[in-house]
Amino acid sequence: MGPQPAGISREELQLAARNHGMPLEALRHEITPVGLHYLLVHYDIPAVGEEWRLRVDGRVHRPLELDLDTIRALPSVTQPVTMECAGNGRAAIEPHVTSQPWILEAVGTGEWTGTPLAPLLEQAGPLDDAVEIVFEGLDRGLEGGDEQIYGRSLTIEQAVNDGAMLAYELNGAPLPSQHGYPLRLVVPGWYGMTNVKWLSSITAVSEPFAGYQQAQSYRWRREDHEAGRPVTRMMPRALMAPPGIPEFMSRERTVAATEPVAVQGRAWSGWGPIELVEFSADGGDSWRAAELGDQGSPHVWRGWTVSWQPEGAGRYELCCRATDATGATQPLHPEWNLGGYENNAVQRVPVVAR
Ligand SMILES: Nc1nc2c(c(=O)[nH]1)N[C@H]1C(S)=C(S)[C@@H](COP(=O)(O)O)O[C@H]1N2
Ligand SMILES: [Mo]
Repeated sequence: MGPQPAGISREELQLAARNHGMPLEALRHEITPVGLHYLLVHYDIPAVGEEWRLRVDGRVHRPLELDLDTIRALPSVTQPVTMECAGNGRAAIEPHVTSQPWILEAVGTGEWTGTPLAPLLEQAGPLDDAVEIVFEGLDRGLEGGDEQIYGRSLTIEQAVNDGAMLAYELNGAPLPSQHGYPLRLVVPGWYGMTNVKWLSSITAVSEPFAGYQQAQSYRWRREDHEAGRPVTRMMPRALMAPPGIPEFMSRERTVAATEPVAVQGRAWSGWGPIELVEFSADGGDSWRAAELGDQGSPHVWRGWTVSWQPEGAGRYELCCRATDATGATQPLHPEWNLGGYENNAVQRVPVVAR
């Protein structure tokens, strides 16, 4: 196997059984079928009653309360957005970080339909002292000793300028309950935690939001007492659909040694379009450029392909890595941090050619 998630605990198994990844063969789809999109729910999927309304209030001139029909009647946009959990790759980080033990599959691309956030904020009119917008869901739980509602914030600048939308459809159908019915925030390019599901309130505040998911979680730091830096946009990553056929238990791949293998994958970054994807068949010692498909919108993954001819029967380690328009690329090895975030080390796929 590739990097081994060592010593997964009963608690991690509980999380893993609730929160599924996207099987990597689904990289063949530009838009991930709904049931194959990864899923992450911190607490329970909340019950949503008929009385659901979205409140937009706090430090605003004109508080709003909107039902779903009213939101659906606002100007709408539909856009494909690649979304990845900030903990994707966590299982390969050493020493082990205990949390949702993603290997590499916490990603998917949905076609989201909703209404842009900026005009709605403008309608409410943040007061001069408003510095952030807080987004809260209906779900509640305890985490790190804090009883809380799942909540995240954006600065006003981010809320207005980062293309955020309030989505009520995924792939042309109402949001499934596990993905946030009736309404969720979608901020293209940002890691998953930003995209608050079961959205019930949008609140302008005059002090930076100190909620658990903002101030404790989702910070890149090495020590508990450090403030660290906030985890924000997705780091560049390329993934391949593992070629050939898997062995049931190990999932090791087998391909024919005699024919070229068509390797296919997708690559994305929250910091800019993908400009280069490289492929290696020798564990990252030598690389060559893959062929790139079109880059659709800057926030949707870009397809890539490589034709790989094994040099005879034997064992190989296939790798891929992406470089985005800022020149940022992927490291060969993970960098440890307390929460196990942003591990975008290159994917390694052991393959037997025979
Ligand atoms: N209200 C609420 N929103 C949430 C979460 C949550 O637990 N509660 N999980 C977040 C995290 S960590 C991720 S990665 C994404 C996952 O979205 P998905 O399940 O639709 O793929 O939702 C985010 N939004
Ligand atoms: Mo996440």
